[in-house]
Amino acid sequence: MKSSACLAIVCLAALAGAQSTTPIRSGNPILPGWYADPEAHVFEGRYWIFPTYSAPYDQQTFLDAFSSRDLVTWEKHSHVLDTADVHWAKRAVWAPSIVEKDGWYYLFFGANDIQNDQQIGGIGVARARTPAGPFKDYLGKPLIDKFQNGAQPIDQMVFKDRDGSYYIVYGGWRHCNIAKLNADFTGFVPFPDGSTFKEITPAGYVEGAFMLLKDNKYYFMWSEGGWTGPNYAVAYAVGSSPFGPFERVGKILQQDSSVATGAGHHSVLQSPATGNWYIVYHRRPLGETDRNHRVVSIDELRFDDRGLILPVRITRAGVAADRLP
Ligand code: FUB
Repeated sequence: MKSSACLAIVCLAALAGAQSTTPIRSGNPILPGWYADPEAHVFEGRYWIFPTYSAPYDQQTFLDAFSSRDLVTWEKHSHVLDTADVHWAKRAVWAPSIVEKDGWYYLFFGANDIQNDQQIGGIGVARARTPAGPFKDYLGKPLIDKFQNGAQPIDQMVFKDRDGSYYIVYGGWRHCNIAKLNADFTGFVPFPDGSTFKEITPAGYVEGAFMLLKDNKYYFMWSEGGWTGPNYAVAYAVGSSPFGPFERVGKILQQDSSVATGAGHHSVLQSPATGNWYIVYHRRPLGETDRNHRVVSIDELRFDDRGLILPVRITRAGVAADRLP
């Protein structure tokens, strides 16, 4: 073999070796198109993301979902929920939150962006046998259709507590409530004092509630600032119960003028394969000012030795592949 050909083979082999040690990364954004308010899960051996379709309110009449085996390659599941299957929901379908219970997937969503108790809309529930839907209206009416404690009924997050109880944490217009869902998610179980909706609003809260139970601590996170502008951000508090009291610790997610603006409305995901924690959120590409031009991104979430959340570094590179078995 000529020495030049030999050199070429050696170079190619070296290149292949270098490539095989370079971790494949997700890049950011991870989903194609304008999407916001992502909630991430692991269901049936795949990662799932359920976002808001980010468009003018009258065009927000459906939800798409996305699934992946490795956080890098995502498959789109179109119209997992469509207002054609929810007679009272007409527009502004927002911020899905999904739980699996007794063989059903329950998808909680906001619809219609109601401005007062006379308008029809609020937080609804749809259910399906698989995370890919199709989700059908479960109640034939909203689950929460009135303002309680000043909270607009939007931006719900449903979570399972240590004792198996399910709670809904929700609210826009700078107020956040918690309520205990009944066993079949058709309504609520009143608290011992007779109330159904308890306000747990921390300082700075605007919307986008998220609750994480980790190491017996309740991490309550929310969005603050205005979602249409660059200063949208996520802050958090830690409590010993889902009712708080929640005292704001500080911001964990915000814009980086060299990467993106308006980083907010997030969810938290732990990989069952590696145990790594991720934050999935939306942000606005640099130079974009249209309020709906929001993209879903993922970055690493880290806790320090005391269990405090370290500020997130938002990236263009995203996260390394984290393959589910
Ligand atoms: O996507 C619609 C709204 O934008 C959400 O409900 C808010 O939290 C904000 O992200």
